[in-house]
Amino acid sequence: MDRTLSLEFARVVEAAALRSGRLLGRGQKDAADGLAVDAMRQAFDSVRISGTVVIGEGEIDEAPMLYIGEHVGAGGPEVDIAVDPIEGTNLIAKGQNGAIAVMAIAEKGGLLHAPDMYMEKLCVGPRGAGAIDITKSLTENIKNVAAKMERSVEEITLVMLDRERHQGLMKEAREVGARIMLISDGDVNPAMECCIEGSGVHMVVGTGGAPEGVLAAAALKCVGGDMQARLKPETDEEIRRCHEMGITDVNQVLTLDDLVRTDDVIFAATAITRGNLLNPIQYFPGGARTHTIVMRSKTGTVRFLDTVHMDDKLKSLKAK
Ligand code: VTB
Ligand code: MG
Ligand code: MG
Repeated sequence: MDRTLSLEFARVVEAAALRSGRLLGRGQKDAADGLAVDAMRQAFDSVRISGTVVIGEGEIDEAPMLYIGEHVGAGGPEVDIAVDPIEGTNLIAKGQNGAIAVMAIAEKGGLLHAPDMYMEKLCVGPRGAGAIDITKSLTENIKNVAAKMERSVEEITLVMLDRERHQGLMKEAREVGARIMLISDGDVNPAMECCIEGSGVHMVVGTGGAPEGVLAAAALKCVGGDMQARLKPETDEEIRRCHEMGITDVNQVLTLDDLVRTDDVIFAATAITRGNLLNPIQYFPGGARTHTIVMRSKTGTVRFLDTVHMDDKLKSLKAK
């Protein structure tokens, strides 16, 4: 993938964030999602790729746009694309922190085609890489990551979704003495935050969406972070889908290289609401300012784009 595509992908996530961020706190999660999908889809039209959506808004019969299998882009190198135009629609609807517009692009076949089911995840940044083992207890993992990062366990901050199913993990993490941030939604954002030293986020643990797991893996892959995961099919249909993907043993541990099977991946995200790494969108009369991260695995380059968008100028350009 051409490195200049990075900037094009930044524009795509910016567009999704900018359009949907207007609905902050308005209680309209579906409307916000619709705006983001629309904006992202439109932004792809001018990007010189032949992209196939492998992780998107749903199957062809349930999503009008950015459905799995949809082709996007203006033509160019063949790539696979994973998108989540809004990761955390509830967060936008309620005006809460942690909502992002996010996507990952990889060479064809590079991303696990994770169906919409649950996935158990364990993520760490580059300094904790090699110290995780999802088959071990969380207690052991926290201790091993702390040792690898040359920190005390009390200096490890982990993030998990605030869910009943995580009571056991919460108890373990509290007993071992780690710091915990419980979030109501959006587990890609903290995985992305693990990638960057200074974000204050060191681990992400627990069960969330499998599609989100692949997006998280793409981010971690870019910087040399680490992740292990296990699919959690709950119905026969979901088990069948695992088999279809070539996963015969559903308890199989998926490593970072199973989730992202290429060294050529780009990850891009724009914050809609505030995160530990990215500033929220700020709207002002006549425009807005966005904060975006773009990471590229080939070089390990991480770019932060702090961008001012002038609506009036853009509108008059389009009218010409
Ligand atoms: C998970 C998580 C996502 O939705 O999919 C969650 O990975 C849904 O989990 O980041 P529940 O079924 O427990 O509500 C998100 O939080 C947002 O898409
Ligand atoms: Mg979404
Ligand atoms: Mg999501």
